[in-house]
Amino acid sequence: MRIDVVSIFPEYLAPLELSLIGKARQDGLLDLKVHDLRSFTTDRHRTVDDTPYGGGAGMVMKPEPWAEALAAVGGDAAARPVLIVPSPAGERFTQAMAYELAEAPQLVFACGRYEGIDERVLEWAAGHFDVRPVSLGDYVLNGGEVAVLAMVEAVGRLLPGVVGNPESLVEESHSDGLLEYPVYTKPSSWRGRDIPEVLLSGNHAKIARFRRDEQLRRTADRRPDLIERLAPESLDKADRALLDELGYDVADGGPRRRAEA
Ligand code: JEE
Repeated sequence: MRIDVVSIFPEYLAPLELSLIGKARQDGLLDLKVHDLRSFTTDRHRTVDDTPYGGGAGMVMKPEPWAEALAAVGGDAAARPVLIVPSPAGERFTQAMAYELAEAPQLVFACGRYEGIDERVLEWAAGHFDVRPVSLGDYVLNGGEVAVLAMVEAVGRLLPGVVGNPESLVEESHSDGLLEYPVYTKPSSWRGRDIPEVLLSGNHAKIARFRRDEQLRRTADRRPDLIERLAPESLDKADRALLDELGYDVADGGPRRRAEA
């Protein structure tokens, strides 16, 4: 896969030289280049921003340097490379999107700063790219760079050969819409805390049940929205008994939180 990142802070993307993604680049699995937006300006001051039409706070990124940069890195327009534009107003980035993006031959990331990029750049780019405004989550960052670090890592680890143990990816792809169970390693007793006894029992059915219960408990506690999205067919008798204990009714429509007494 080829990935191009355009930013006024190319040094911000330095972590992409490290760890799994850095290794994938060294191994030739990932051709990743970071470009400085200012190198596509033509004025003496290398200007990338200006005041917003209609007034309001802050500055907006000028269209001309962006069009030059995207035309230069865009590759084959007939191949419809994906242009990902991090934005607080984007569609939420999800694991499903990471799988989808991992299939593309080329991803281009446009990192905005200030109040964002002149909207006409996205309209123009739609003639050359599959344009995707994407948000990392519902909080405000100062620019697209941190979002790109997260998205490149999420997509990069799905590329064939990048993750050392592909079994973990297979397990992940069959994940059941619940949060992970807690994990433990040696020593079995640490600072007065013993690991759950069942994990030493060698009883694999009991261990599986324990882990499933822990998944349901922490999902109900931390992400009740995920519990309400579970398909009733995916819930066995023990799941239903625990969900009842946790305050859910399980009917044909799936689990629903009972009204507080
Ligand atoms: C790209 C500039 C900063 C801050 C106006 C008005 C927005 C832009 N999950 C995510 N959060 N933030 C980003 C993100 C932020 C960016 C850029 C991505 C480019 N900025 C910026 C404030 C505003 N605010 C009120 O609503 C909130 C605009 C992001 C991602 N991905």
